Amino acid sequence: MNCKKCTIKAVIGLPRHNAAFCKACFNEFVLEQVTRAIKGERMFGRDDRILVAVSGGKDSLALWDILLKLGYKADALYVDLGIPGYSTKSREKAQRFADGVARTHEAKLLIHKVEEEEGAGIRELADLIHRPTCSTCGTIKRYQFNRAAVEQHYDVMATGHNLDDEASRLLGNVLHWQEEYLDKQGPSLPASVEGFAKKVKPLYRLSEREVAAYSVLNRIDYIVDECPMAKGSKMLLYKDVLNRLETESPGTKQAFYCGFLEKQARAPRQGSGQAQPAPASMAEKDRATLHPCATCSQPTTAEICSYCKMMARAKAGSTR
Ligand code: Q46
Ligand code: ZN
Repeated sequence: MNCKKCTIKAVIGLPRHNAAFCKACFNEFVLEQVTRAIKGERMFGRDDRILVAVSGGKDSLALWDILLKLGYKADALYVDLGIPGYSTKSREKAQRFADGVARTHEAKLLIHKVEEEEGAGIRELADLIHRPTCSTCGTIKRYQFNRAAVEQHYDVMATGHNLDDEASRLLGNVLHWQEEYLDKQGPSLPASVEGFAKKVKPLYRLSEREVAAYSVLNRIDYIVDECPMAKGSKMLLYKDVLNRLETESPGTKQAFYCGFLEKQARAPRQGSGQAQPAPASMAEKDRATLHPCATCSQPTTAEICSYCKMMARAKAGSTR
């Protein structure tokens, strides 16, 4: 198998593109795909300050690496969830990348420790409020990343979600007809209101296998183990199903997700034929109902934001 571009021996075959590449041409391919995503979705420009959400895993570290190679100003934030064993290991991987590649680009790593800020790790907090660990984790990570991005004046927050992540999430949303989530599923979500950072996913054109190959070929030292809490998650099942379809019919994931994005972009407004007044956009509706949380000042539609409510419940639980 030879490289499609330069004809030397290939190191990776990409059935969905009917191609194979050597290391140099594969790296070029990866950088091109990310550039297309950034430009096509108008994610950010050369002067914008980007905050990358890193977990120590292959996707987020590869994203940080690619953005720095492309010449963007990208710092990163790691949220330490306090999961025994896993958090220490994954934080070390993020720190090692920050001390090596990132430092040569003068990029820095910020670290937030949930245990230090809230007095308990994610598992204890979830037990105290009787909620599943992953949903507690989701609320905490969203809050911490948004707060850091806004308070430290980053223009945009970038996450390492790849094509497999997005296609499996889409499959889950379609299977349960979660239309409100479908509306919000895209690779670039604008900062709808003051106090909410813009969120982008520059790896959405690359599969998990391609991102893993990029990380290995470029000697990025990442944590291979999944978070122990992910075991048995529906997303892993959806990924597995999509991988089986992909093996039988290369290009299925891309056709599924990118087809959805095209349809979403072309979707007519509700009603037909006649010109109708545009319905109030999400941003307009949000703006009308949002105000600062009485506890932390982050925007919320209630008096107290969901993060602060959660933390108050955890504190009440721990004193019982
Ligand atoms: S980190 Fe958090 Fe994931 Fe671990 S606790 Fe669940 S949500 S599985 S992406
Ligand atoms: Zn709050």
